[in-house]
Amino acid sequence: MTKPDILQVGYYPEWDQGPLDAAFTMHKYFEAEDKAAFLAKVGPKIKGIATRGELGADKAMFDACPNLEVVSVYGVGYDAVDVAACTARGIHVTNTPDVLTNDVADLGVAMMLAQSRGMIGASQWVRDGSWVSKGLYPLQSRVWGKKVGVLGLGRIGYAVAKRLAAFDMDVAYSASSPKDTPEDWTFIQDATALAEHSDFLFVTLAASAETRHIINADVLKALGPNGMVINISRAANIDEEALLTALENQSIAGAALDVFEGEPDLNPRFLALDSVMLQPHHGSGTYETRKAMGKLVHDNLVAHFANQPLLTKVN
Ligand code: 8YV
Repeated sequence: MTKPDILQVGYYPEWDQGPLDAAFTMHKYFEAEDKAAFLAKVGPKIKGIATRGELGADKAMFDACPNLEVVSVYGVGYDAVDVAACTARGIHVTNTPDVLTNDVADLGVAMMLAQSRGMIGASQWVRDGSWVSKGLYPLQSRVWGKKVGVLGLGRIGYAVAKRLAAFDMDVAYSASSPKDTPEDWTFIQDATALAEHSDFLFVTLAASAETRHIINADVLKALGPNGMVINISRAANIDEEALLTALENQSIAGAALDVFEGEPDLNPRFLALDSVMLQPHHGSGTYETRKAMGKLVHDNLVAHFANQPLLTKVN
């Protein structure tokens, strides 16, 4: 039996690549020097696209692949795939929810703790001999007992809130409507009101046109000079210019960010700020989770071409 032809948008680790190569004929778009020529050549035989959350799939690919049936995304976020365009063309889209929830939440909480307690600077203090030459490390801010606002109480937001409640933090959240939560979690729908209420503001919203720049200058002003914003979702949820200005003016205390506009390149103004913890978009970056994500990418494609129900469908 001939293997279905799949356009592979980005790199996968070998433990994912092996099973994909065994089941499909993979065409490595990311290795092609002339992308347009590559698409023109392989496009007509492509039946599926395998991509990553942050890479997505664009209109040029859909146009070049008239026989495309399915797009399998390695990531829970599918904002980089035009799902409406796929649906209109009868193309299925799948993602990798659930398997990454706890790791993304863990990283977000770790970022908040590390930044609040100055752990990166403290490590440097030990390494560079400052402990010996200068003495005690400057005091930092407490986390427990403070107010945290979780903007977007989906799967990841809920996992973050659960962890923070266990840190004895006072949890508030926003969502389109109140959710079934422990009694002492407060529902505050409006982003500015949530920020005003919070010492720490977690951004855990799935990105869409509606959520673009939901964290803007007004929300940051409401968060205030003792507030910290933590983003483990997508850069587009924050107006980065407004965030940089707020950090530079110290009108907020700090930020912990796993995602950036134009990543992996980032605005060099971030690099000059000690008040920001910078992470390379690796919320889901553990062996265990990435293996589970890769398996879902593979299994969704296999299910599709075997005419079986998709495991984790988006549309
Ligand atoms: C990336 C993510 O897909 O799940 C998401 O939405 O952004 C991530 O898990 C990851 O960086 C793999 O490329």
